[in-house]
Amino acid sequence: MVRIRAFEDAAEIASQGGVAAWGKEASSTPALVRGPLHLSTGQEAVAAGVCAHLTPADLLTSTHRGHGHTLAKGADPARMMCELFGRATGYNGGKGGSMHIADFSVGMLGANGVVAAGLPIAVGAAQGLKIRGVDAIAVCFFGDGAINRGPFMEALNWAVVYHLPVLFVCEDNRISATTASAPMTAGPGASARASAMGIAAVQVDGTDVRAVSNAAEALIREIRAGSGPRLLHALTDRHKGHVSVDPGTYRDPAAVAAALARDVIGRTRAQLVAQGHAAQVEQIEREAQAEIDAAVATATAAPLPDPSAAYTDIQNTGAGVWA
Ligand SMILES: Cc1ncc(C[n+]2csc(CCOP(=O)(O)OP(=O)(O)O)c2C)c(N)n1
Repeated sequence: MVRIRAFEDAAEIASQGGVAAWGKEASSTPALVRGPLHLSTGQEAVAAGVCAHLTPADLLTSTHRGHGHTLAKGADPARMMCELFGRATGYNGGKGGSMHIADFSVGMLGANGVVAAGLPIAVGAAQGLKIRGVDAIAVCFFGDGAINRGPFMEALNWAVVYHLPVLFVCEDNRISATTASAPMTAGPGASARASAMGIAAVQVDGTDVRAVSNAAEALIREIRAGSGPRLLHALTDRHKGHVSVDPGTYRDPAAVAAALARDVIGRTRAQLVAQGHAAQVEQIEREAQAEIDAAVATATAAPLPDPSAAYTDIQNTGAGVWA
């Protein structure tokens, strides 16, 4: 969790002034990260608590808010930072940015800028694992806003019909971009919809990393034993705006203050210190910060893509001829 927090704090600083939005001007000199970032600050327990029970053979799909998932699945923070900085040494050669990072070598199939798009991809990945007889599962993170898009229903239905080894993880921060989710959501949400389709679902306090870990471990054990799909519904908090430049002025200040007060990293730290683990906690924090400082230094020094790279890794659909 502290690696994720350190990574996103550093990326946020590097992005400041990188984009004009929400009444802010872009800085006259380009920022190191030239676009908005969707930060998962406050939601780290869900990524860490779930991914702690996965192996590199397990497959993962993520969202537009995917840095935490990607790090927790084992991706390299330096290559991720290079991608955010638009450098040739990034995961996508510097051409994809935050919402396109993938690392197949650790089973991370990709962040995704299209809300709910990761759900059917995870189900397809799970079907591939089943057909090939691979002893692994697929996991899919998505937000509470995603459950109001069709792919959510299609993905859950297909996973049940084909009895697939997939864990759906709803990160329910109760907000979708700038809009509260409850007034635009029928019924009680992700776990209720899963149950209605015959998928056993567990709701958990997503700001309690032990609770997330225990629930995820049990569900993943069931899936590995052949149960078919399961759903974890984690109630969590987005501390910051929808994107890094968004001050979130539309939010209730009391609700934000309450979310900050129950911050998983602060609470877990206090518990561990009280249990006599202060030295280990400080060591973990130092190591995480040093790793992220090194990632920023690597990305800052890395080369930009050659202009010719604009014409590589692109799809020719054969339809680009205009009379
Ligand atoms: C299909 C689609 N519709 C709209 C958007 C614009 N959009 C980006 S993020 C977002 C909110 C998503 O909310 P949620 O799924 O709860 O995820 P969160 O941002 O809370 O992590 C929206 C509407 C999009 N990217 N894709």
